[in-house]
Amino acid sequence: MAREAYFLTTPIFYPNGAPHIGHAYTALASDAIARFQRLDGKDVFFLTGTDEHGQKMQQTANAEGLTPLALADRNSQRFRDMMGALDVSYDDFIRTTEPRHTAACQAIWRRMEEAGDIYLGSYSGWYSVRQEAYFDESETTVGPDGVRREPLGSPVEWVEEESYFFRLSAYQDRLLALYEDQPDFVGPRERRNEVMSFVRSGLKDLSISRTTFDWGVPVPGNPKHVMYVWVDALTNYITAAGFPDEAAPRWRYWPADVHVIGKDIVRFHSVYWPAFLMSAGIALPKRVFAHGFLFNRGEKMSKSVGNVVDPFALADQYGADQFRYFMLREVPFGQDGSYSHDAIVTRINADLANDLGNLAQRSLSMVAKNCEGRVPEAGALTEADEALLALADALPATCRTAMASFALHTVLTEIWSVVAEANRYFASQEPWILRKQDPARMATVLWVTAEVLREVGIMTQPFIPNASGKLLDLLAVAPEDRVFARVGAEGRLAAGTALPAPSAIFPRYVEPEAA
Ligand code: ME8
Repeated sequence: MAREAYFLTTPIFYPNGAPHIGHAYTALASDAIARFQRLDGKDVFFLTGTDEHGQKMQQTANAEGLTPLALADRNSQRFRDMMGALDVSYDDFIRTTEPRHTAACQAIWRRMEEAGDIYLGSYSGWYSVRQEAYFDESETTVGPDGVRREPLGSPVEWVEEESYFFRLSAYQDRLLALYEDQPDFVGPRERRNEVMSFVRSGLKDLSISRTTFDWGVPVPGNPKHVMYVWVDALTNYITAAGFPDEAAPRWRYWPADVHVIGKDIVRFHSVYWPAFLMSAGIALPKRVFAHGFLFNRGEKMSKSVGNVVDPFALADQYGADQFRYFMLREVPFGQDGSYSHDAIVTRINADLANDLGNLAQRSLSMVAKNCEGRVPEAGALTEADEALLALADALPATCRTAMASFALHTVLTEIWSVVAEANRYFASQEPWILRKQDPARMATVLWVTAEVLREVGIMTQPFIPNASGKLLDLLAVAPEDRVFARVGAEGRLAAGTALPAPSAIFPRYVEPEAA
């Protein structure tokens, strides 16, 4: 039977600078979703990449004395490297400067034109180069320095140019019907409410081309114009699926199951993008899910404050798994969150080193010493044994439910509640005392503990792939058995299986000065 397709995307990032922790957060959360769905048996296509056109890229390149493409080449590679450093298992990395993408942009443009939704006009307004967007005068304010700025603080300038427009105003009712008919099209709920009130307040036609610079995809039939960077950027999602070749093998993945984005770009993904697709007669993505913003000890990150954190340094300092675990456990996915060194260390030492690492270490060393390094033989199971196994067996179902609303933190809470229960079980069964008094019962307790560790090891793979892999190695679980379908009675550890010598899966974090 063909496996169910699952297509998820990250935003394509601007490579006008190095990746920062915000980009890392989106990428590793998306990766956890992609890995989860693969382990749950889906045929996953996980897309990420870089958004390389636009005035901002051109200006940054000029300032650095580079061509825009040279700047994009250099920084796009850094994004790819970051994905590697954080174990982000993408299937395709798209760059908007690739020929396949130019073709897709021109094809969707022509379709929107054929639908009668594109016309030539002229545009004037307050434009922010940094946001690559026009703002209403009412949205801008003039600061004490005399500079007019948009709500997020970047300067705006008055721009007047001939421009193509997209008839967005014609899509208001269809968009509102979409949000009504598919209440989870935009999530979480706060974002949906914002989008609906924005659309209800009335949509103006959208300026979708520029003539003041040329670093972009040429408008078909009028190369004096380049496409507005957001038409170009959003189209990446269908380029990667093979558009306009609807016979392409990857077209089976479209429509995307979810576009994972940050809350700063909700409007582009849940208003403009579905309108473009409706116009072009292309199926809409199933969901758009916006996560919150990260703050450094509660402060907004900015280059001028000097608190922009380098994801490579974090992965180096704490370990990629540890950093991934922290970000996904600490911050409820969808809400804003904060991180700090102390919070990261507390999580690593409490949840990973103590709760999971120690339990594995203690129980598996007992197996090594007292059971000839083989999976012990379980005798009759007690109520306590059955109760713990039942909790662990239920994990795929409970985690799937949490994942259905992208509650990544809840998935982790569910798994760690089983880890906590396993610790309580191990402490109350006292296998180290049973060793002398009742070795057969000790073997049963060790088997139950190892079996629960197997199930936990499978379920934690989306979040901490390396440590989970190591744990499953210690339990001699075959690669093909490391899937959710093997959690439960079907996959039980077989008594007598030889196990490798136990070793620590999570070292405690020790401050360098104290080491
Ligand atoms: O917007 N906290 O690219 P971009 C959490 N190219 N996430 C953050 C963050 C923070 N402080 N800062 C950034 C673009 N992000 C466009 C996208 S898509 C068709 C085009 C994350 O490089 C978050 O996912 O500015 C946000 O949406 C994205 O980076 C913006 O990346």
